[in-house]
Amino acid sequence: MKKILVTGAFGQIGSELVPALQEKFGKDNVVAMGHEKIDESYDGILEKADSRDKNSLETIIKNHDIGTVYHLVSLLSVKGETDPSLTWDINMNGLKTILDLGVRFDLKIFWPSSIAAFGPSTPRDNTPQHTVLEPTTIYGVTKYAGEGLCRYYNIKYGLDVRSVRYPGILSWKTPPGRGTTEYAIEIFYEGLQKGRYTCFLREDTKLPMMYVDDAIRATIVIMEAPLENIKVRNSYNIAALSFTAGELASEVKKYIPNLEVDYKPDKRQLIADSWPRTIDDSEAKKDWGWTYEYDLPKMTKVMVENLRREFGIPA
Ligand code: AKB
Repeated sequence: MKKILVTGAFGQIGSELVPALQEKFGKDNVVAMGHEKIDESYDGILEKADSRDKNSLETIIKNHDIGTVYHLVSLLSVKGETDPSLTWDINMNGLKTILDLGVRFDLKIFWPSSIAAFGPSTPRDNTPQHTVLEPTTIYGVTKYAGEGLCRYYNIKYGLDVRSVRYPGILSWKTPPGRGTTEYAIEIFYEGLQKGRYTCFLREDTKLPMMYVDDAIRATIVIMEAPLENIKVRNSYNIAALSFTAGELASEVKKYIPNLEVDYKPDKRQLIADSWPRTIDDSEAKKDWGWTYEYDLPKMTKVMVENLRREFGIPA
């Protein structure tokens, strides 16, 4: 088979997608590409390159006979606001480089969009698949523009590029990153290690979320769906859980009864308030059979059990 390339292989999604692809297709068929963040102990084919560097990418694609790319590199919402130009450069020029190479080498491509593509003028409850997209963060602008670019390359060049709008992703393997939904990971890290957590969002802030195993399954299932089933070429809405910060804290307290949580909303609250509360994912369900497995209690249990083991904290 032609090999699979994963860019951003050591980020939140990549760290879990790469082992899942290795398991499914064999270690020799998966190439993990990182740039600044690389796990030197990684067991598999490793490449170090900047996803904006067309020549390096071309060499990697040719040398490894790549047929599929999961292009995951992206700066998230909070980090994005600290340097909008860099965010545009990495998120958009990286994507365009991959799409151009996709046309040239007839690649099949996965690219993640996000609920950040929506904005305050989008209906926030049961957000439709096709709706107003007026994001107010540079990260969201790159996701919105990226969706348009993917759709354009499909129409213009027939490129098979597929995408989902990830909600906030919860995972225990990588520490919380520079995103707005990352409070939902921080509460586990700080709750278990310090017994207290100050949340940067209001207690009643409700956002769409998903346990990482469901996100990985969505990513692999959409890529395996028959071509004719993929009807949405900008990006599919997918949904699993929607909970408030307070509801998550109550669930975590079932495992850490003495946990103290307080709420000190900062500028990240504005970002959260511009995003949907719940998502309508009926088109993903209909077109390629999307379903989720992890509800709030199941996700909380897995997060606590794994992090307790990681931190050496007895139950
Ligand atoms: C973020 O919070 O920036 C991301 C996202 C929702 O895409 N997790």
